[in-house]
Amino acid sequence: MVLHGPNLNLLGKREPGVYGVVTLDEINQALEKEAQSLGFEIATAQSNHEGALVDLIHDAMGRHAGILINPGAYTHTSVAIRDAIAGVNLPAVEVHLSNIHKREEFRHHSYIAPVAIGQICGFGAESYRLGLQALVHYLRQNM
Ligand code: CA2
Repeated sequence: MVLHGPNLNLLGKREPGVYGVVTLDEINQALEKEAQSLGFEIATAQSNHEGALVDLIHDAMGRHAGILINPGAYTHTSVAIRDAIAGVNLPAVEVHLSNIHKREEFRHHSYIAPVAIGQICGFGAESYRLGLQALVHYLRQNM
């Protein structure tokens, strides 16, 4: 299950200098292709709402083998998303387009990182592909 958090629907349409020119649809299409080549199927979803993301994480239980998530700004604020990931007990990989560790101080802390199997950030849209590869690698070792 691939989840995108708040404002990521604007990708490629606003602030290309910060977040690049690739749109969310293009990222999802590239992930679908990558998943296919790895022998997996993915579902993708985006929401600007914290509770909706929590519901999507709960819905993944029993339907998906793992979660690839860019929680957007909720990375730095959401105990609810962290608890949802911990609660469903599915392996999750946290990804970010930007390198959150070299940006403003408030972006350095992630509530999600301690419940994720790992975090990939700073590679633009490529972070998602690397994150999917990492998740599939983990699933192959642990399924
Ligand atoms: O680097 C990332 O992927 C982030 O998750 C992006 C979030 C930010 O709050 C995190 O600290 C790091 C922001 C996403 C905003 O996306 C936009 C895209 C185009 C125009 C405006 C916002």
